[in-house]
Amino acid sequence: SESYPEIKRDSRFSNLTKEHVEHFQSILGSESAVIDGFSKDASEDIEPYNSDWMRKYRGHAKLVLKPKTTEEVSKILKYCNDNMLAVVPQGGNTGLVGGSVPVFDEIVINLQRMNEIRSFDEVSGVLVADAGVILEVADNFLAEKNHIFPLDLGAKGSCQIGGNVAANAGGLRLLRYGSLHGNVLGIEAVLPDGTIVDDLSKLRKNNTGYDLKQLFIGGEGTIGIITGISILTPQRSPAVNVAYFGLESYEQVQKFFSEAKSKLSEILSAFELMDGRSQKLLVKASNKKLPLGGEHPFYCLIETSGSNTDHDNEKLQSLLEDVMENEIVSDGVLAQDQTQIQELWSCREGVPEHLGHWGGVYKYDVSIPIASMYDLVNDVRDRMTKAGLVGDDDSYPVVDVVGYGHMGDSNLHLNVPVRSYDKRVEKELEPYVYEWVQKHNGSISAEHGLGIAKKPYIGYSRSETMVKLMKQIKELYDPKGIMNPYKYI
Ligand code: FAD
Ligand code: 2HG
Ligand code: ZN
Repeated sequence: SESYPEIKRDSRFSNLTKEHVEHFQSILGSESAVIDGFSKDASEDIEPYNSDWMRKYRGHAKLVLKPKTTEEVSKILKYCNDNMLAVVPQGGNTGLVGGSVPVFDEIVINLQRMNEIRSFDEVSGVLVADAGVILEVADNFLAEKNHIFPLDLGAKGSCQIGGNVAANAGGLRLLRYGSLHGNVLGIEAVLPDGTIVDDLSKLRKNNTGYDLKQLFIGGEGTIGIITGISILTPQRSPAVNVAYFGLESYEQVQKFFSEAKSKLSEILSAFELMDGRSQKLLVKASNKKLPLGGEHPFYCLIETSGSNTDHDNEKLQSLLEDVMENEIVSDGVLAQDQTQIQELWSCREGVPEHLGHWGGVYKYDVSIPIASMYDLVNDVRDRMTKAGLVGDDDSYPVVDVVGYGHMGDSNLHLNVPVRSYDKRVEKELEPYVYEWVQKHNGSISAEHGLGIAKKPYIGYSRSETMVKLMKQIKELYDPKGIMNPYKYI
């Protein structure tokens, strides 16, 4: 786990006492609602709440609180604010920038017990639910109503919809359904002083002044705790197709993307890119067999979702003929049933998990104009090779340099799996990657946010004026600075 010698605990924050803990117990009652790291007979191990999904960031909270209602969140925050106790909001703890765990001894406020669906309107498709509902649970509920959650991602079995909104997660279908900034219609949130912001609008249109809920979307828990969301969910498509292709160059990948858009148009619901190296490592780590024989430098997964099977098949066939005839793709397979659909998706969704197999991964989640997107992976690999840091045997820290991601959104995931975290590797990567992205007019965080991992680098993607405006907002909403301190801003 990494430590931050450059960050000091803010001495304005109080140290947690027995009296504080007793007060929280009096608010929350139920035993399962408080994990008290002071007492030896704590109901649950506190460590999982202190360390992140990658096991890269580790905090030292002595207390985890699990409120069940918005009123309880309000009472907790008001007390924390009055007593200068710093807090970290936590959802499913699947975030990839160290934002969901404490840095020092901040109190963890975990939303897992706020897990009720509040309402669903079958005509408009508007879902209102508690922030702690697991994404997959929400989507399964919607499936029964022939609707779909407009966000999907590999962590769906653990992440929470409130965490998704706080992170403004992008995921696998953003190209079709757009970002949460458009789909989230309303938010219920609690400010640090305990004020409940009741803005659970179910309206698609509402031009009455500033759209303040947008600040919570992607706010990463720095201005308040989201307790409920209202979201527009589209109709679920009865006809879904998934196909997986091998391609010989990034030029071909770009051509394929253009062709897919023009031939499939409104039914295209995902266009994902995996380089050959990411697929090779997936095979090594999982013993899985790839759907295509031979080796290709690039692979693409596409998904279509439409309302009429024949119509969609016709469109897909026309795309396949076109890209085979013109040698844009060299091989491909179309899933024939639900099991095969899952199987093809696992070649994409399984990548982040399996790249962790060797010990650790340096992750960069970047937006880059599409033409130069993959150049970053090649340049970083060259750099690692020149530095003598990458190789097949255990004497090299770096296993390989790979790229994959959401081609449809121009969002690359540059991953550098390592046998152990190593300062020499870090020195080659940073600030090099950030400078590279800035030079190519990209963003250093496309969808994962800044958290603690990317906090020092915000200047590569935002001007001083923008950062100053963000600080003013932070000060306005959280004047005492108790909300997710040391992160983001
Ligand atoms: P957490 O990790 O618990 O928290 C994330 C941030 O939000 C933290 O800063 C936390 O303080 C804050 N927060 C959490 N809940 C609240 C709340 N109720 N109110 C206020 N603040 C809160 N991301 C993508 O964008 N696209 C992907 O495709 C994608 N795929 C992933 C695949 C895997 C296997 C994994 C492990 C992660 C992936 N992620 C992806 C990262 C992504 O950000 C998270 O999975 C998800 O959005 C976080 O939800 P969570 O409930 O786990 O939030
Ligand atoms: C994905 O798209 C996630 O799979 C994770 O955003 C990316 O781990 C990563 O770098
Ligand atoms: Zn992603």
